[in-house]
Amino acid sequence: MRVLLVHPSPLMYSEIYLRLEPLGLERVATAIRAAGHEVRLLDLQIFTHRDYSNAVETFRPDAIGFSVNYLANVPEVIDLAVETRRRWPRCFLFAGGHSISFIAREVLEHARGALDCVVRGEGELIAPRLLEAIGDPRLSTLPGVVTLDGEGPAPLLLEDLDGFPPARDLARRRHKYFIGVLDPCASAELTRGCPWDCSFCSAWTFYGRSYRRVSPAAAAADIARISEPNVFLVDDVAFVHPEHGLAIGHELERLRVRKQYYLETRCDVLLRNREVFEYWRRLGLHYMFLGLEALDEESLKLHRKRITPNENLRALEVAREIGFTVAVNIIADPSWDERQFAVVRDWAMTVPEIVHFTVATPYPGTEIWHTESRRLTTLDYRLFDVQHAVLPTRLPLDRFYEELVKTQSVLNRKHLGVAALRTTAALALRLALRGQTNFLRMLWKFGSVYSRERQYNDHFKPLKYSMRPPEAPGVAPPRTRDLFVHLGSPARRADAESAH
Ligand code: B12
Ligand code: SF4
Repeated sequence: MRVLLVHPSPLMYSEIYLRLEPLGLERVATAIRAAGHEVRLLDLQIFTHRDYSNAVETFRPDAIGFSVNYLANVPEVIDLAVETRRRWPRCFLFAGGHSISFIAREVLEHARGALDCVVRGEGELIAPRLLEAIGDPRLSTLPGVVTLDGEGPAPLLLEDLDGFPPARDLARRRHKYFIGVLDPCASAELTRGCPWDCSFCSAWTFYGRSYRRVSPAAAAADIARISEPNVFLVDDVAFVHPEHGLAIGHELERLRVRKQYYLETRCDVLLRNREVFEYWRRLGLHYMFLGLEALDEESLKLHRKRITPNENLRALEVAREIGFTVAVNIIADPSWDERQFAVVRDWAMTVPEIVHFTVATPYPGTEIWHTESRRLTTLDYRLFDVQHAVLPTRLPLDRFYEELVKTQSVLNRKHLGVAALRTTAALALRLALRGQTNFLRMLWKFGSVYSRERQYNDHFKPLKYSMRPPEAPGVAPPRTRDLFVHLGSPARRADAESAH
């Protein structure tokens, strides 16, 4: 069978700072290939919708699978499915990924038969079985598979992560993948899942709060196969278990692999497992992202970050001592007024770290989707990208965006302004001479992407597909298990719980 896998277009954030390879789709591709199918991959972060039509026209796939990790991509994928169904009615169309797993039936209803099914949960085990079952009414009895006619049991959790190394050869124009100065940059996965349970996040609910590791040998072998000099480690929280990180590092040394790395972790993990971060610094880890989320105790409690402001600040000091370039995230609440923006702006200007802002957003799959008592002001999927306010703002909406963009641009100038550019200019030039211009382009794009008008006007675009709002907003938190996509296995949950 010929199968085309498609990653949708980039969201706002990716237009500037980064563009990364669709690792999940590449792993699903490996599983499908192993079952004997011919697979192609098209990444609309790089290619256009016209390229998509051409690919379908020339490759003539029997099945097309769309990846929907991001809620904001839902309308684009439905439109693609509807158009594809119209032009190539015999092609089997399916979708899977993080966000769509929480709203499978809702999306199928929007698509009105254009999507044959949605796959909830991880794709590696089920995708080949799904292709085998095309045309068979038992399709909707497969684990994790949802059709308009029915729904199978809970999705299967992949016990052994080693088995499906990503088919990176399928991603074309790989030089387009980058993050900041790590240009070009590939991605790799060392662990999957998160043992914590922050109220605003769906990483833990997707995996049923399980936490799994790729074996050190397989993880190092995978990184060794990467041709790019830089690697983005996609783990939700890197190096929760220090011995795992150390073992992978030793394997990399044994294989004489030398790369530059970027990863994301928690402040308490950095404090607790300092030695593994120091070791990886020597291996080439220069950049990290720490999800600070808030500066005050009360907000951290509200987010259930299970950390104190003091620990957060100590972690920043440790990161500086080790010599990392750190980006941190702060969640801006729609209830913020000028004063709160100013407090965070002032703080951000006093620290050397790169400070990012996201807007507090209840997503399906998160606890706050059910407990948030404020009413959603929009049901437009496209605005659920943590850069737009979907809850009532205290300031008039355009003033809120004015403050948000002002804060972002002050911080942007701190790192990309003329003074900062003196240090990065040589690097940008070196990359450009090698034909790598992603970083250079990023330096000029900020103004065209982050704009008060653009963000405000996004709220008035015609709404084609309306999200299904939470059933009874503001009630007590649902049972944790009711939030899960994967139910996990008791052993995996025990492993996760032992992590903190
Ligand atoms: C790495 C990562 C990124 C990377 C790269 C993403 C990329 N190129 O795909 C970067 C840093 C770019 C990124 C950016 C953002 N991210 Co992000 N990201 C992640 C993270 C941590 C891991 C994703 C990953 O690679 N996992 C490993 C691979 C192997 O798994 P996977 O992609 O999920 O794929 C598996 C399944 O989902 C499924 N699957 C996936 N696709 C398909 C398709 C088919 C057909 C099938 C059958 C199955 C299937 O099978 C795969 C194998 O098991 C997730 C959290 C998480 N744990 O999932 C957040 C997450 C997906 N991101 C999130 C957000 C909010 C963002 C941003 C909007 C943040 C921002 N500040 O603006 C941006 C938007 C990016 C964009 N699309 O333009 C949210 C999504 C929220 C939502 N409901 O929409 C998540 C869930 C994090 C969170 N804490 O809530 N992200
Ligand atoms: S620690 Fe990070 S990945 Fe884990 S639940 Fe909290 S925000 Fe999500």
